[in-house]
Amino acid sequence: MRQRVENELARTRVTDIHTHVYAPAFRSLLLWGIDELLNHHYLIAETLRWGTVTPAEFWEMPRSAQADLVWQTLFVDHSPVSASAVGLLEILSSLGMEVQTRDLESYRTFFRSHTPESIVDKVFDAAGLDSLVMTNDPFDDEERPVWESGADIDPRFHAALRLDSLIISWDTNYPRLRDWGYDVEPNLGGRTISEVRRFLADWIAVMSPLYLMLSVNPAWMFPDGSAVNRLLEECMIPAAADAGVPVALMIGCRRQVNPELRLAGDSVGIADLASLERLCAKHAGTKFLVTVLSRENQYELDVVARKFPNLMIFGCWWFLNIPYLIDEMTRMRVELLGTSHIPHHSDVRVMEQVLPKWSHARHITADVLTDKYCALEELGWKVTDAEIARDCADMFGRNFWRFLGKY
Ligand code: FIX
Ligand code: ZN
Repeated sequence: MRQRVENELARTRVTDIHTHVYAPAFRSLLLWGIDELLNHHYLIAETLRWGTVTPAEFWEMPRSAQADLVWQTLFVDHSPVSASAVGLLEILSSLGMEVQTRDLESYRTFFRSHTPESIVDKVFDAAGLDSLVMTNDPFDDEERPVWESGADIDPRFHAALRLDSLIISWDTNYPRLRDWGYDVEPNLGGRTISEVRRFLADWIAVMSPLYLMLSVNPAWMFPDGSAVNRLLEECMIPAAADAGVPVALMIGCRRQVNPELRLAGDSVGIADLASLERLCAKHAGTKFLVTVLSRENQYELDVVARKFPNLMIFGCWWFLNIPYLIDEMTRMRVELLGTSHIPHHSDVRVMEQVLPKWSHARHITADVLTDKYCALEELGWKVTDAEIARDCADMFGRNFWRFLGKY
C-alpha cells in the first residue's frame, strides 16, 4: 500500500497556493541560489541565537558574508538538524551536489552556471510543480513598476493580491493612495470606501489575482467596527465578489515582536476562531481560504471548517511547517475533513526551497494516507489506484482549483 501511494504521489502535479517567489520577469525579486538560501530569514533567526554577532552587526555585513556566517554557524560549528537546515541540505542533494564535501564555494560555483529561467525550470520539474501563486503587493516599489510595464509573466506564476499594506498599514499608507489619484481620507470618511474599491478594481484588472489576501494578528476580532474590519467587509470582500475570487486570510502572526531581526522578527499567538465563524456565517456567499499560525488553533480550525463549506483551510504555515507538526496536522485534518482541504503550501521565499517542502509534503501525506487506506482494506474496502490518484490530485491542487470554480 505504501508503495502504491508513493507511486501516485510521485506522479501528482502540485499547485503551490501560497509562496513569496516571483516569476523571472520580476528580475531581482526572484530569489534563488546558495547565498539567498542561506540568507533566508528562518536560518538567520537560528544563526543569531548563537550570539556570535548582534543583529545590528549582522545587517551591516555584505550579503555573501552574511551567508558565510550562517553556513559557518549552522552547518560547520553545529550540526544542521533543524528543519530549515536539513531543508537546505536536501536542496543541495536533490540538485546533485555532494553535501558531504561541505564546500560552500563549490555550491556557489554550481549556482553560477544557472540563470533564473534555468533554475526555475529545473526546480519546477524536480518538485513536480505545475504552478504556484506569488504574493503581490502594489505598494511594493520594486514590484509595482513591473506590473505597470505590462511585463510578460511566466504563466506558471499566478498572482495573489496581498492587502496588508493597504488594510493593516492603512494609517501609514493612505497618503500613497492620494498620491496615486484616489480621493481617500484617513478616517475612511467621504468617498474613501468607493475609492478603495476603485483602487482594488484597478489592481485586480492589472494582476488578475487568483485571490485577495490579508494577514491578521491573533487579537483580530470580528465584528468590531475597526478600520481593518471595515476595509475587509466594505472593500476587500465586495471587490473579491466582483472579481469572482476568494478572500484568503492568514490568522495568528504577531508582527515584529523583535524588530531588530527584521523579517525574522515576527512571532505567533493563539487566535479566537469564533471570529472566523462569525465572518464565514455573515458572509456565507464569500469563499474564504484560511490558514492559522498557532498549533493550538488547529483542532478548532478543523471543526470550524466542518461547519462552513465556504471555508477552505490550507497549509501548515511558517513555524508549523516542520515534519513533526505537518504529520500531526495532516492526520487530524484527514480524520476530521477527509480529503476536502488543502494540506500543504510551501510559503517559500527562495525558489529552490520548493524541493524539500514538496518532498516532505508527499512523504508525510503518504504516511497518513497509507494508514487510512490500510484501515479501509482491513474492513474489506478495496482502494483502487485510480482512487488513490484522485485523492492525491485533490489534496495537491484540485481542491484549490475547484474552490476557485476553475475546475
Ligand atoms: O505573511 C506571510 O505571508 C508570511 O508567510 C511571511 O511573510 C513570512 O515571512 C514567511 O516567510 C513565512 O513563511
Ligand atoms: Zn507567506
